Amino acid sequence: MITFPVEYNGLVIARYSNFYAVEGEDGKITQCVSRKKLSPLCGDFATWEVSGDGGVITSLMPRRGVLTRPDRRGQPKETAANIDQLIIVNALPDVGDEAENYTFNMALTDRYIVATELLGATPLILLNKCDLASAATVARMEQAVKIYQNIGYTTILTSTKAAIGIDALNAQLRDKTSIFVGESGAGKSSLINAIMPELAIRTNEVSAHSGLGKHTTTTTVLYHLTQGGHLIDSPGVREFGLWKVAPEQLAKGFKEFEPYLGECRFRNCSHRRNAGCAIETAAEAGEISSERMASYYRIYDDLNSSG
Ligand SMILES: Nc1nc2c(ncn2[C@@H]2O[C@H](COP(=O)(O)OP(=O)(O)OP(=O)(O)O)[C@@H](O)[C@H]2O)c(=O)[nH]1
Ligand SMILES: [Mg+2]
Ligand SMILES: [Zn+2]
Repeated sequence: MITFPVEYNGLVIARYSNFYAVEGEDGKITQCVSRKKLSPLCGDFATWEVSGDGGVITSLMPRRGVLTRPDRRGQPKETAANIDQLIIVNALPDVGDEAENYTFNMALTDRYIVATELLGATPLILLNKCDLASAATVARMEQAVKIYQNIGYTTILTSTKAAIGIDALNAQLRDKTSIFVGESGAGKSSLINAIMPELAIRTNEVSAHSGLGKHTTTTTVLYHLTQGGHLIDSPGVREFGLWKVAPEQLAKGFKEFEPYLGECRFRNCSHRRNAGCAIETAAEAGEISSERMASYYRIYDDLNSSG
């Protein structure tokens, strides 16, 4: 008689160096290693077999998509699989911190949006720590994110300290797998705690006087929402280069360009001082915002200069 190894289905909910936390259909979490050829990610559906005290991941199910972003050394790293929504967290400045000159990190936000669109996921843009900023700064930032609302994206003003916007955020989470991304210290883990206080994830409570963001979250971890859906916390990044994005692909990451793609006179149009460019014409007519156009050129140049 042949005995086949028993295989179980599981969801990869975290990675700790060479180990993976795999949650079974019964909710039990098993510490697994992985077969060499596989690279499991948080959010992956896997099969695993019992091995010693833990398990070994034997296969991964097809992914809907993988979010790739830079690690601490700036190298591209696959972060999570099967994401429906990227929650891009920007922190508003403290009243004292040169708040008048503050503009939220549009370069980082737009790179995340491109990555989201190319992944086939949806971005959700948060302006967090609104309790810290002056009324004038809040008003100015609400004006600034109108660009995104006009494209059809949702933006929410939030504060974990003053419990502002948390219900509105909650309403966007149901039945989706969402990953929180953004700079270190922006409040990603705090927002997840505000949604699910029972988790009590560690957040950064230091650096008030140094003013320097310190990385608090070091591992990408998936949590289940009681009302259905999952939240993934991830470590903060300083910059977000878009690896593996061909310059021709970039325009597809700008959703408002969509009606005009394919309408340019030249097939390989770079949408920059090109005769008969439908996108430039739309921008001149005010149908595409000049800020987003500038953002497109900035990212395009970065992609070309980094080879
Ligand atoms: N005033 C105020 N402080 C906040 C708010 N949200 C988060 N903070 C504080 O900001 C600091 C950083 O928050 P974290 O949640 O650790 O930030 P993070 O984005 O998870 O950071 P990394 O894990 O390093 O990427 C902590 O001291 C939080 O208490 C907010 O809405 N208002
Ligand atoms: Mg964190
Ligand atoms: Zn063009």
